Amino acid sequence: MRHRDNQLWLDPSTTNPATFAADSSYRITAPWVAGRRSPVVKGLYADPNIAYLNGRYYLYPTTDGYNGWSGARFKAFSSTDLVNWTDHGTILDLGPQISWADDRAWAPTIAYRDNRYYFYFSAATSIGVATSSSPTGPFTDPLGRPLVPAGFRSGQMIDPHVFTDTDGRSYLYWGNGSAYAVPLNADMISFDAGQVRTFSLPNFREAPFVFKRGTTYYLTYSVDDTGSENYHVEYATGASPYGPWTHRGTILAKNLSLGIKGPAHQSVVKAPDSDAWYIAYHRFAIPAGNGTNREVTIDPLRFNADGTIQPVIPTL
Ligand code: FUB
Repeated sequence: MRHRDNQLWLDPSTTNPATFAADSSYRITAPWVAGRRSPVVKGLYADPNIAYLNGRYYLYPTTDGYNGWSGARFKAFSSTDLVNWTDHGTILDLGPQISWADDRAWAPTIAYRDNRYYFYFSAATSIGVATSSSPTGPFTDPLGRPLVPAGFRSGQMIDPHVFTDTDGRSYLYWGNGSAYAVPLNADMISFDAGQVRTFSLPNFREAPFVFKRGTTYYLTYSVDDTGSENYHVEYATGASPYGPWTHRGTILAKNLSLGIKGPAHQSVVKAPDSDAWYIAYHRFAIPAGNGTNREVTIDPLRFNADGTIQPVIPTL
């Protein structure tokens, strides 16, 4: 039984529909519990990228629930209060819209410059970019090829994030196995390969996400395997978008007493005109989720007086 977008259907690759129809012992119950605050968007989603754009919060996740993470479409959601989310539907569909990849649509991120939105995404273990005049698309591919092709450097070329510094310069971070960063050119769709840097970060697996608070740069990243309940978030701090990075430890990990497993692939947003920060992340769907059946939630991100991040309390 597969489920997504409030729809249920039989997967014929694992279940014979005739057998299912003949067996009255099956009982369907809603997998999402009424009254619970999370997941913030119903359904199976992962790798949420949260951003505040043009007066609204936006969530750009991976659409989950496929064997081998083989999904092909990206959706967007928006909210004014981080609680009530509007589903904007599919904003990019690899099949018809991207000539060089048809599957493994993972871990997108968004950036804004000069009245255009730039949507960076993983597809077939390369990184692409698509642009639009709206944060909800329609997005189109200006390159017709990956921005960062598979094999460009060691590891998978996945999990992009674009951080724009207070001086207006934008940097692309990405990586699985190794963490990379490069300044984007002003067109946001090209970079000088000679300027790519790699970072040595303890336990780094994937999902680098950078933000800046005051004069401190924070590089958060995911550790272990997304299919493991031990998948978690660690971070480092530095004095520039390139560090050098000081490892600060774990800020988010499983809480088995609440049934929370594998909470990571994080992104961070600041509420406007405040010092209130939030972390979006996925976990195994509750109940019965796993590394390809994940759901998205958001919790506060709090800081100590010395600028270090307090452990995130994962909530339901
Ligand atoms: O969702 C597919 C992959 O799983 C992402 O690219 C990784 O970060 C992991 O969450």
